[in-house]
Amino acid sequence: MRTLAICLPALVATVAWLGQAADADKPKAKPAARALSKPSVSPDGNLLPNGNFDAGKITPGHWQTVDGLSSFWVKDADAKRGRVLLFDSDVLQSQAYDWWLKIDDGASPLKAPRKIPTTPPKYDTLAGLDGVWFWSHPIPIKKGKPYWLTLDVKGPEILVWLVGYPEKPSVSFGADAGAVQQYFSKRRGKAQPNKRGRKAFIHKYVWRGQLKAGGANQWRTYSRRKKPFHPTKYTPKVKWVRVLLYPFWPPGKYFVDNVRLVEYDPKTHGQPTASR
Ligand SMILES: [Ca+2]
Repeated sequence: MRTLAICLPALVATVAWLGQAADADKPKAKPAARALSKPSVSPDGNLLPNGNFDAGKITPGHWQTVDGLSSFWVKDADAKRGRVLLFDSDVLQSQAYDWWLKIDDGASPLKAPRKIPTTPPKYDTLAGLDGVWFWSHPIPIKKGKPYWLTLDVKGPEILVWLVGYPEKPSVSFGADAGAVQQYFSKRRGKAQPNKRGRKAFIHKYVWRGQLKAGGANQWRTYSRRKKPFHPTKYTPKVKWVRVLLYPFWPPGKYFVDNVRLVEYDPKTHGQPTASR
């Protein structure tokens, strides 16, 4: 029988891994240099293409695919919202991993298996283990610029990350999920064990900043109060960012819409606090 003592560390480890201080106290970066790439800007000023999830065929464009098991592309009850993301973290990790391998091989989320019922205390679900990660495609950012991230969430609190990379990162399914990649390699017989019998997974990101969002049973808009994101302040080599939506505990349903990333404007977003 699973106990809190056994299972909680997995969740804590996951959150701790994701939750390490993003903006450490380091010397200030040198003044802004010219950006290498110019971001594309949608008509509403959002640097993140399809942040409202309204464009797509069976999954929203410019984001990773939904899987049809733990992540869904749905019409909201409010027609004005159009399409939104629905997450269900109350899915057995074992079923998710098995299905994700097929998704990674190109299976349609429309062919997803029916969810296997879960049982309390549910520490063996995505909620208790991996969480349901959902990544945007990368977008280029400007060196030295602060950014402002907002999104609408309905449901329990989720973590949202802005993750920075020096090189344009892969958009393959679960590219940033080490445990999932190791599972894929094992299932495909491609694992090349090192001396400890495990292939190390190297993360490609060098910076990340966190925003907590959600916690209400109705749609609300969330941002970091007076705290813009500074992807290049202490890590000037960051040239690309992705947004990571990360619902996990409690097991249940979460909705996300209107993820917006714009250049920070103190007139619109408020003067920043003196913090990092
Ligand atoms: Ca929408």
